[in-house]
Formats: sequence, C-alpha cells, structure tokens
Amino acid sequence: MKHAIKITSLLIILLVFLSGCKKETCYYCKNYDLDNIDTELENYKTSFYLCENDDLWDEIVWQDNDYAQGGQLTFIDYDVYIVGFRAIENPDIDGNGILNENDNDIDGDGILNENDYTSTGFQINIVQELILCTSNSLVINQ
Ligand SMILES: [Ca+2]
Ligand SMILES: [Ca+2]
Repeated sequence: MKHAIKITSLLIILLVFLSGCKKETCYYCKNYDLDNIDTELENYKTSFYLCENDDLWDEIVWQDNDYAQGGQLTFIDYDVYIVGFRAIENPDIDGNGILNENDNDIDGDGILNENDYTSTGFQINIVQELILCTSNSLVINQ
C-alpha cells in the first residue's frame, strides 16, 4: 500500500513537471526577404505559428526591442512586434521559380549542373530573412 502511494505521488510530481514545461509562449509570425521588404509589410513569404520551444525559435537571432528602437527598420512598430533575423540558404539561386533541388541549372548560366564547374554560381547563396512575430494575431492579420 505504501508502495502504491509512493508511485502515485511520483506520478503526480511528474505530471506537474510536464505540464509546467508546456507553458510556453507562442506567437503568430510572418517572414520576409530582407532584400525585398516593403514598408507596408505586405509582401511576406509565409505566416506561421511559432512557440518558444520550437527548434526554429533558436535559429532566429532575436533583436532586443529596447536596443533596436530608432534603428534602421523604423517602419516596424516595436511595441507590436518582436523582431528577428535568420540567415537561410537561398532555395532558388537563379530566381527562375524552380527550386535548386529540382533545377538542372541551379545558377542559370546555361551550363547544366553536371557540366558546371561552379553549379551554384559565385554569389553568396545565403539570404537574410526578417521575422516579425506578435502574440496579437488580430494586429498581424490586418
Ligand atoms: Ca532555380
Ligand atoms: Ca549552371
């Protein structure tokens, strides 16, 4: 009997611990190409939910909002959004609408990948992405 009580209390402790871990904040986010951003913030790439425990959260360099105020992205309301940046590999290097993985001429120089000494071209194939998140989905859905 004592043993059963011990196991039960252990389970309760475990349950409390697990439910404590689930208390994370989630945000509604949109991502933008930093090269191609408009001040109206209309041409976002995708919108998605992001929680602090997601792997993606750690891939993003989040700005310190107090520090960033008056920074270069003045059209962003830092009272509304949390702001982050992420460097991602350009999924379509020559910009022809065919993703690199399906593109038989990734850099678009007319030489097929198999014959192309520099199939991914000479440019830096990393694009910077701006990520704006808010816990208020009404604001970002406007
Ligand atoms: Ca392409
Ligand atoms: Ca090529």
